[in-house]
Amino acid sequence: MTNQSENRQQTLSQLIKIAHQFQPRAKINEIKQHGSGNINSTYLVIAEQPFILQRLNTKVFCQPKLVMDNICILSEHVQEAIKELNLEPNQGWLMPKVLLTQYQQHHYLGEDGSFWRGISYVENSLSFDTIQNLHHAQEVGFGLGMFHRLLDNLPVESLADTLVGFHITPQYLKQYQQVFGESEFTASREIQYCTQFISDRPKLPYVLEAAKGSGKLKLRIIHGDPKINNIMIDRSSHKAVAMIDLDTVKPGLIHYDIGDCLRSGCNPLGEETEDWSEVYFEPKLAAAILKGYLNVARDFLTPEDYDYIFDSIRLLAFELGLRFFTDYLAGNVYFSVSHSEHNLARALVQFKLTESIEQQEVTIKKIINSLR
Ligand code: GN1
Ligand code: MG
Repeated sequence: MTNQSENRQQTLSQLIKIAHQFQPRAKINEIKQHGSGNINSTYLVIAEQPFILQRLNTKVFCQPKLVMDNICILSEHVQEAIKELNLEPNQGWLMPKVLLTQYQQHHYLGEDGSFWRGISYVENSLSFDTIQNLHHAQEVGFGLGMFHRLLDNLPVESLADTLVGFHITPQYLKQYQQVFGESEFTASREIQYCTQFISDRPKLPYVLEAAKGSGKLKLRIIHGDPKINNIMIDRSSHKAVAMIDLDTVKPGLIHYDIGDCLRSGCNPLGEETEDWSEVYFEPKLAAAILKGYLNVARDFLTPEDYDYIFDSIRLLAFELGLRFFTDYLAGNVYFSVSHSEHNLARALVQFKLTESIEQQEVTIKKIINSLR
């Protein structure tokens, strides 16, 4: 994958040197690229105590120290909250730990100014890019619900806003309009489909921000990026045991999370499929994810929260399509891509998914109402 802002490859010896900042005496057997993130560079360091080494994309996260402060505050809160919940041993839940450097820093600055961190590896666990079965779907929902529950009493002021405008769809729309106005693309059939798709839905971008503005939905601490491959599943128990990728943990609406988790989990072809015309939203998976979510989240949801679940699913799929399409028009400056049309293909997937959500509105709303 390449990204114009992150195209410097580290050599193995550089990586080993950086990894030693977090585990000075470790005998490192191997360091390999890990996961399928679109923003940061992620490596798995294989040593006696394996850990995740990440280089933060500081073009996206321009206040990386604040990102790490947030994760440390969150981590401390969650460790305490887990103890208070008194979970049964087979219901284990864990919080990945931030590794400190030998100078007790939560990050390491490379000689070239690159920003690195070490995070403990959730052992004996797996994550998937698409839902494997209904049990997996329910566990994904449970994982997000557990995360929200553990953070429910962390005051929103405790964490900084490290990514201003994140999930504020009206702002993405403005950016799109600006980039589109300046771009010189000859409108292919796909580009026309995308521009038409956006202009056909003039009210949609405002739905959650309006509910927030009128006080119907309240700010809470959210994960920000709960796509299914960020929910770790234990290899033996097949239960969700942790949520990873905590850069976007900050104040927001839990609906950003609910919508993002469902747009990611209920798309059986996955967000990277080339077969965009075949993409659909599977309501059976939505029912299972929501059931798992509500098993833990029911106590802290208000009637208004339920009222906006459908809108959040539709909006978050649309929003990601809008973000991918804008980045395509802007020349692929935000999301890593492996070819120049990659972000256009991704946008088409999300718009197709939005269309399928819209076509099944009655069915999806029935599912939500039956779980109230
Ligand atoms: C980005 O880098 P990754 O894959 O964790 C993006 C998310 C998108 C996701 C789509 C900070 O997450 O918002 O939903 O790609 N993260 C940021 O795959 O923009
Ligand atoms: Mg992420």
